[in-house]
Amino acid sequence: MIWSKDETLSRDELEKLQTKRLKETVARVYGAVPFYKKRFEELGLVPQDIKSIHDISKLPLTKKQDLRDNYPFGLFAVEQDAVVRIHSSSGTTGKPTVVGYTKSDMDVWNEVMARCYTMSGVNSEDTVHNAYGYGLFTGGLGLHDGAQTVGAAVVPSSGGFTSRQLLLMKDFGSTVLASTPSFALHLAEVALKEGYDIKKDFKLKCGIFGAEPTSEGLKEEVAKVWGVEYYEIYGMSEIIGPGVSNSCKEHNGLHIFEDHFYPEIIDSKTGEVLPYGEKGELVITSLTKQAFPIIRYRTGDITSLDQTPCRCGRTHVRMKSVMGRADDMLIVNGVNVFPSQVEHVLANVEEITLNYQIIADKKGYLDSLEIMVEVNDQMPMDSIGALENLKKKIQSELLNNLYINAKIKLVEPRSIERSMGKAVRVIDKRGK
Ligand code: DLL
Repeated sequence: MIWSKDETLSRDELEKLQTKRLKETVARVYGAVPFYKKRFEELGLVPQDIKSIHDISKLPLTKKQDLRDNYPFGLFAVEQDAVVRIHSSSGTTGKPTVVGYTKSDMDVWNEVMARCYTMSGVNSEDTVHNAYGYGLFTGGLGLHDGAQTVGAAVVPSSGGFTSRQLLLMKDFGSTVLASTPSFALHLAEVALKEGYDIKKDFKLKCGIFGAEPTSEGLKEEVAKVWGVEYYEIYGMSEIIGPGVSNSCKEHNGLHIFEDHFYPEIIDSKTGEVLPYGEKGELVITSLTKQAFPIIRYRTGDITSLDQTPCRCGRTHVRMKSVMGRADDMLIVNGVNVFPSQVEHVLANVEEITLNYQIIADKKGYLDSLEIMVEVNDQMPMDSIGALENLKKKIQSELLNNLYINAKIKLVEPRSIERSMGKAVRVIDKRGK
């Protein structure tokens, strides 16, 4: 089933709608947000210069730093009394970024989330166990409201309290798990430790996983251990929250809801727009948002777009799963390291689990890279020979596949601290 007919518009109809909505958005930000007016003026642009969606590349790019510089409400385009919800990033570095919603923005959010659930085969007969964090993070409330929109029962469990979550999932007969992939794996690990029989005790049919870069290997592991169909959801608070895109039953990419969010791919060094199929940084323009419209936002996420028809019947362009962040790519002794690629290599090594941390540091003038990996329960920790061989194996896999030279530290099962939200995969000690 497809939630909205707008997901199946012909390319022609879609472009007309996008053009109309882009013009409205440009006029709105020009009139109401001094930051955008100034940017437009610097480029000698007025709203009338935007005649079609194809003129979008004339518009200036917006960066995360612009949000921080205008903290908290400088980029809002409505008066405070029209705002009904405020969210904020966790702000691991610098000031947090703040986003706001009007009533109609909330309707759009619920609508796109309903599309995601429907795409994942979820309907009013389902019970959604929602283990995304509730609070300033958009994951919890976004997945919550969307589940209600499709009429599903939602269990707002949020993160943490793993044992209790398992108990509720079992006793309430939840059919859908909504969580980060790393937390899904953690839940399974604890379930096995506590003696649950996963296939018998739980009724899960699918999972809606997202919010963090995830290798194919980890996805397969989550699907296998829970015996569920793995659906992927993507989004970010600056655009709306979760619900920018979602994978359909064809599992060939994530449909971006182009009638609300216009995607482009740019070369992150030059800003040049790249054609469909090429890999680069995803840039998104909101086409319908009122409180916090955003023009050509540099998401920092590396992906590519595919406009070929999808068998599911939706016409919206598909993005590949995020391959990494333009800005958290590690450069170690001149070699680009994408954490998700490291994870992919680790996923093919049998004797370890996918709980790991990549630690970048400096030794004299040179960078050093250490990868701390948990071995699995079958690995004899007292056999020095076996551990040495395993280290060498992982090292040569990393060297052969990614050309990176890393020191491997093998640690006991369950010894790396678990995160209840997004997993901490990279620790970069260099600038400190
Ligand atoms: O993570 C929104 C979200 C919540 C998405 C729940 C999916 C599920 P932020 O905290 O603003 O919002 O973080 C946004 O997370 O730019 C990506 O780098 C990353 N991200 C989100 N979804 C995925 C995904 C939410 N499916 C940032 N794959 C984004 C890889 C993802 N990375």
